[in-house]
Amino acid sequence: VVKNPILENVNSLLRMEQLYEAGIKEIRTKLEILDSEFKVKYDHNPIHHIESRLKKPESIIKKAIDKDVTLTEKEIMRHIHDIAGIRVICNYIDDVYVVAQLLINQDDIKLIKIKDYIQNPKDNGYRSLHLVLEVPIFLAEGVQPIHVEVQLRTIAMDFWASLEHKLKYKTDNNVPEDIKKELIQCAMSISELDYKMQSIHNRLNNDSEIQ
Ligand code: 0O2
Repeated sequence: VVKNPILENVNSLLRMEQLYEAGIKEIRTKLEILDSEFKVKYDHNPIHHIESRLKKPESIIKKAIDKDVTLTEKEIMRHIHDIAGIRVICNYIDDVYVVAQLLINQDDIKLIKIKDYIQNPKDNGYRSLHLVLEVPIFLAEGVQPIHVEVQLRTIAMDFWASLEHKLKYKTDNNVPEDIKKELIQCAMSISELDYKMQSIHNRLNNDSEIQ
């Protein structure tokens, strides 16, 4: 049988796509279950909404080349952690940490990497909690562990990150200095706002303090 490298690559891509889609579904379901449990128990939804995406093949290859990763399925799966990406937009800062911890604590989840840009914001003002999780996918041929990147942030942090991302894209990563400074100030105001909203929310939950 003559092997066709193009067909082999296509097959490999389809296989990866199917696996990472499954990873997204697994984590999304876990998040939805936690959110509905909180609604029933505490009358509070920690998650505002969830977004997910699969990285495009051209972006995966570009990242692999940038990181000096050999262009094989095995090496790409081992070293590129954000092929499957989930963004969890929470209502309050405490929700971010509660949801993250409950996910990490689950028996079938392994924490590969954690980056806390809320405790340690990036110089440009970016804030979010990033996790790389390993989740097992049960296939007919056996178990395949895969990596899923989960970004958790509040609505306010997401508001900031969306604008900053658009600006970077529009200016080809050359955001003018004055706008950069304004963005840092916005990030600080948003951070303050997040803590104030958290405090009001906590007080609302404590009836005696309000009455
Ligand atoms: P996209 O288009 O969102 O996928 P990695 O480069 O992922 O192997 P690293 O350096 O640990 O490893 O990544 P990190 O710091 O965890 O950040 C990865 C992702 O976080 C980015 O993915 C962005 O989605 C988001 N992010 C990080 N820094 C910023 C920032 O300053 N502004 C905004 N708006 N988002 C940020 P990609 O692949 O860059 O882009």
